[in-house]
Parts: sequence; C-alpha cells; structure tokens
Amino acid sequence: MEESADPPFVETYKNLFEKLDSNKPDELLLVKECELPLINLDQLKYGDELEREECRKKIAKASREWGFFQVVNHGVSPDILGEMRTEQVKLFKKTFREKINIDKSLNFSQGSYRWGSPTATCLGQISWSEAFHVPLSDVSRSKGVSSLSSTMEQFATTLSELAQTLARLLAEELGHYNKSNYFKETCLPSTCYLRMNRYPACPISPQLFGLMPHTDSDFLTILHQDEIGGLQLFRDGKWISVKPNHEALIINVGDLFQDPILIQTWDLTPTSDPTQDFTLILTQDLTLTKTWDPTFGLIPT
Ligand SMILES: O=C(O)CCC(=O)C(=O)O
Repeated sequence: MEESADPPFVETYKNLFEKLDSNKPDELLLVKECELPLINLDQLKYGDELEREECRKKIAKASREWGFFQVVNHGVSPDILGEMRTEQVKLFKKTFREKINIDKSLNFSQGSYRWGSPTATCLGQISWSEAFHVPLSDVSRSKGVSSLSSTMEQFATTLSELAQTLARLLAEELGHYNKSNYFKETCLPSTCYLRMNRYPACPISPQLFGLMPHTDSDFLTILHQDEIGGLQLFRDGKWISVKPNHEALIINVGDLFQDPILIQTWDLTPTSDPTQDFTLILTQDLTLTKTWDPTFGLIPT
C-alpha cells in the first residue's frame, strides 16, 4: 500500500470525533467574505513625493482601521511566487514519514515540521493543518542544498526587504523617523520565520479549524494565500473571511505594533486540485536578545 502524505489526523483524534455534531455550525454559514484594503506599492516606489505620501497615508489608514491590508506590485515577482508554490506542493506531497525526518536532509532545525495540535482535548482545539516553520537563519544556511532551499532563500530575501520597508513606514506612523536601522537590528534571521502551511481536506467534518484562533505576536506577517482562501479575521465582533487575491500579498500588522487581532483558518472543504490550499508566510519578530521598548507605542485603532 502506498504510504500517505497526510499526517495521522484521523487516528490521533478519533476519540474526540465521538462528540461531533453532524449539523453545520452557524458560524460557518454566517461568515461573510470581504476584500481587504488594496494598496498599490508602485506609488511608493515610482511615484512623485505627493503620490508617495498618499500611499503612506493609505497604509497607515488601513493599519489603523483594519490592522490588515493587501499589497500589489510588491516586488515579489510572479515567477518567484510560482516557483515557491511549486516547491511547496512538492514538499508536502512527500510521505508523512519523509516529512518528519526532512529537517536533517535540508539542514533545518529539528521540529521545523509541525502538524495538528499536540495538546488538543476537544474538537475546537484541533488545527487540521501541517506546516514547515523555518527560521530565516536556517533558510540562508541551507541555501544551495536543494532547489527547495535555494528558492526559499530567494523568496525570503525579497519578502524580508518588503517587510522592512513596511515596518519602517509603520514606525514613522508612530512618530519614529530616526529608526531606519531599527528593524535590521531587532528582527534577526533567527527570530524571523518562513512558514509553509498546508490545509488538507478534512473527511470528518467542516467544523474543525485549519488553524485555531490566534494572534500574530510579531511586528508584521506577510501572507500569500492561494485561490481557495480560508483566512478569517475577527472584526467588529464577528468573523469575516478574506477574499483571496492571488496577485496580492496580505499584510497583518502584528501585536508589537497594534492591539492583537484574532485570526483563524477555516475552510477544509475537499478540493479536486491537489495543488490547492496552501499558504506562505513570513513573520518578522523581535530578536530574543532585545526587549521590546513599550514607549515605541501602538498604532491607534
Ligand atoms: O494560512 C493562513 O491563512 C493563516 C496562517 C496563520 O495565521 C499562521 O500561520 O500563523
């Protein structure tokens, strides 16, 4: 029998499934789809002073009002996004056994591969997903080991430049104009991560989370979702679903810049296309040797 690529979700959680309610929960039916504010970064790169200022204002407004926005003309070419996605699909197609051992062959730190929720004691605590969560220091160390690691390195470098630009703009929004090196010094490669997520279809129930509700405890997260989507955020007292835009990157202003915003993923409907239901994430976090300076301030909402 062919070995499975999927983690052993069903076997692991079978006792919890006994408590399953066969009705679709209201929350799933009621979630509305929304489009995040869309910002064209060409204005920032190629615009005159007035256009650049207008773009900065749009970023600040979206951060204040949503804590989330999407950017196009972000500098990450469709080619590199496509190559990264191809490598991601190939990686997750490996058997579960290969995935749990892959850190050695790729020179990644132990535990880079994760799946499910080890401590779940009820259905609401299960994250029906698997991920490679790789510090950028591992990404640069492994460059050249395989086509995956070289592509990851290229992808992470471009995304990090974008993250640094956006973080600097947000710091300026908080009145810190002299912090041009701040993020280079505080977001070191060991505490910034490239995460590749996969949300396998759940044969048991649509009631389970792809990722349980959480907040991003970093400066900034950049996310690319495929056409399937599934990302939801909590806004004005209810969950809303973020409409996928394949050309755009989603920016989540993290907890170090703003009051925490709850996010979750929730779309485990089986798809006929095995190259679907993946996301790519870059997180920019504080290095462990630095303590956060609370006078930095939070973007008011
Ligand atoms: O994959 C997504 O849409 C969200 C991922 C996420 O929130 C995470 O990896 O922390």
